[in-house]
Amino acid sequence: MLKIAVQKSGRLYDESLTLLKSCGLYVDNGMDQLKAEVRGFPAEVYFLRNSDIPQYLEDGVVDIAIIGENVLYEQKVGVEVLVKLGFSKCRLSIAVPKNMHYDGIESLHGKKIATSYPNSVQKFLDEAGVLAEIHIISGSVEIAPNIGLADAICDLVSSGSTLFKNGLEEKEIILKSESCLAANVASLNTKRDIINDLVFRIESVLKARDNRYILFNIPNEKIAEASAVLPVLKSPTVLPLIDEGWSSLHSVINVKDFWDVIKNLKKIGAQGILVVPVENMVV
Ligand code: PRT
Repeated sequence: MLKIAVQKSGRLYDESLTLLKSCGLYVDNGMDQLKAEVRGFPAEVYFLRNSDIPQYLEDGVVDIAIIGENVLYEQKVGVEVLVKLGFSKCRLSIAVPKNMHYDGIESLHGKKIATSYPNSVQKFLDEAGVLAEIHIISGSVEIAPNIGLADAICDLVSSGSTLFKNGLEEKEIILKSESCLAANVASLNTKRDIINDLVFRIESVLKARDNRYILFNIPNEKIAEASAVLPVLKSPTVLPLIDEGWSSLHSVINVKDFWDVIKNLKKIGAQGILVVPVENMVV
């Protein structure tokens, strides 16, 4: 039985459960439950506070967890990151009031920085050789300069609107973070097969999100030309159509190439172009 930790409520909760479901793990969770059974996979899910997860993971109370990289970095735990999951992307940044003279990191020398991430900030300042005072606060960090509690702050930023609303400007990025699947080191040995199975499922779901299945009809004499405009892993599948002299081409393309591919296919006379999302991709 694999013990999986997921944030109890908050920014990671919905996408964590959606991802598990896409991987065939159906979590039977009721309101305020600490632990839930999983259908479709030999696992149970523990709903924990985000900030508590790294320690539970390092201690082996759970085998794996879905967690933000920033929390692992801050708590310096000995766990292994297996896969980056691509959601809850953010930056851990230092910001200062718009009217503060800022000439680079040295400007923070002798200043007071409010944050909930003291270890990450300290490491950053040490590496830069800057001496500053760190003031630990657990929430609403952004208001600290406005109420005279600190000269600067260090907090997570995603859209940047919270900084903007509080008259702050992002000056230094300490870390870029996203959600990840992390594992207890001992569990990687004792539960290797089941962890590998889950990682395989997650990777195939993530790969599928970036890809689209494409199919279209093309005159036979244009098959080579059409194949050449498809930036794909393997040659496309070619199926004959009842209409003489025509074939149907099927392939998988990355979303980043999508519009270029469509434009080029139209140029060479492709018809009936259909593009379908891919749910799972095993290549
Ligand atoms: O209570 P518990 O310990 O479970 O949770 P928590 O308070 O740590 O969690 P939560 O749900 O706030 O955040 C969970 C994780 O989401 C974080 O550890 C990050 O990995 C990730 N994440 C991604 C963020 C943000 N983006 C984010 N923008 N976490 C917090 N914020 C906050 C930030 O602190 C600031 O107050 O959003 C505000 C800034 O957002 P923008 O969009 O205005 O820039």
